[in-house]
Amino acid sequence: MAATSGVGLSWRSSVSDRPASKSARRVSGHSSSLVKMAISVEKKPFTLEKSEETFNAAKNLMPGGVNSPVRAFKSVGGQPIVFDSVKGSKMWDIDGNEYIDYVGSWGPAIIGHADDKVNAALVEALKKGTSFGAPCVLENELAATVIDAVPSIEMVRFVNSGTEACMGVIRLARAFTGRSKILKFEGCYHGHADSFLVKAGSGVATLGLPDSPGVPSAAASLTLTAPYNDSAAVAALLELNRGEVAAIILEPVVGNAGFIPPAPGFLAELRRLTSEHGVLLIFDEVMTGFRLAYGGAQERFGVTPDLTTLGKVIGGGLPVGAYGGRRDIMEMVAPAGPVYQAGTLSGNPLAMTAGIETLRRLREPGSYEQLDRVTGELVKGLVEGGKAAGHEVCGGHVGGMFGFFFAEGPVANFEDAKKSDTAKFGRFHRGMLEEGVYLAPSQFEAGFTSLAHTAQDLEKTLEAAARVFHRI
Ligand code: KE4
Repeated sequence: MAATSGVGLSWRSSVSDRPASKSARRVSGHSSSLVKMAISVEKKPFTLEKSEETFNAAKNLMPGGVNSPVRAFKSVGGQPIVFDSVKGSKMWDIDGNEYIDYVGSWGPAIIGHADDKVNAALVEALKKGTSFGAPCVLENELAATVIDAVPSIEMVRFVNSGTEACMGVIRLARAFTGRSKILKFEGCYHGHADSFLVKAGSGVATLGLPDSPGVPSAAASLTLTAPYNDSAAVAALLELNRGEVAAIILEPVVGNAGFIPPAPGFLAELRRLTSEHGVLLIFDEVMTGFRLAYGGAQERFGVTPDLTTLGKVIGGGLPVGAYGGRRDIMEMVAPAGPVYQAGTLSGNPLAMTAGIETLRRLREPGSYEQLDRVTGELVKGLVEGGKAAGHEVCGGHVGGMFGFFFAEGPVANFEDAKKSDTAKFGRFHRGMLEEGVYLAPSQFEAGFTSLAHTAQDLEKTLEAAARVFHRI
């Protein structure tokens, strides 16, 4: 049920919605124009009563009331929203409020939520069962599609999340090189495995965790960190740890410290340094894969890593992650080789189906031009609107991924991002929520558009932003 987004049209209760005869329509046409004049557009109060009730109950059942920390709105404040349904670019909460959605389930909803063709394919797949625990043809189909699309991937392994993909790829890199250390960048997030919860972004940054308790110092000590976009720091660390670093892993466009694009030449310099040192280069494209281009950031920026992780989009909303890359490396993964990694539901037919249909839609001509255009217009309008209201705002986008900071900018790394006005971001987030626009509930996240976002969605978003910028 598509409710109105916070604005109630009171005339609907007084005008019969029975179909009128032609003559009656003339009368009703006249009367309806009077009615229309009398329409009192009342601002329906933005109530979250049911969300509040449900979330309070959730907090007794699940830690913080959520199954992933960023959903708890800790850094933006206010009542988290409990949703009832999603479709296209929209979401509806259990209080009947409608939102234009720029989170897209954190990336998977790139062709729009609940796509009819994806749903139809899932219904057919469901009739054959949900999981075989054994090979199915659909795994071949999605694997071949991913291999055809992503420049670095000659062979791929499917898992159930981005975290699993990043865990698997690091174990593989360590086995292939015989080295133990890895290098990541401050503010980047590669899932919640021990090795990565060191100066991580996303929810770790959102909650201001000094890095998670429970991670043995022995594990953390094997993880080196450098500021994003600082290739000199990387060169120094590789020199200092010569012969000990198995891999560098990074978000080729950062989405987990807020949106931070690579400086010109940064990715190419990492490729040169890693080749020089016998270090594997890993692009974590869980967020950027199939979002910045059909071949991901590596196609967009023309830099090919040795290994790549994927997730989100390739599952089309069902749990799928993947890691892949050079055949000589991937052939080490069990049972082809000795590097063990496994998963009960990996490659299940439902998840494969959703991924196959989603990527099929993305292959349609013009998809990425549309994503880039819509997202560019959105972020340009947000930055201009913020500045027109007297705020320091900077932002950017690549393909269907965007972000902005309340800062003069440019924001080149996590330290810069942390200096932005995160309290103002929280006020802006709440204001937009009350206007029916759902943004990521943290400054240290990115925003996502879809092929379902319309010019009207953008217009409503930017009109709402103009009002909120003036209120905060
Ligand atoms: P998952 O385990 O959440 O599927 O993927 C981990 C991951 C790995 N790499 C990158 C670049 C990622 O962005 C992610 C997960 N992204 C977050 C959003 N920043 C997922 C949302 C959440 O944690 O609830």
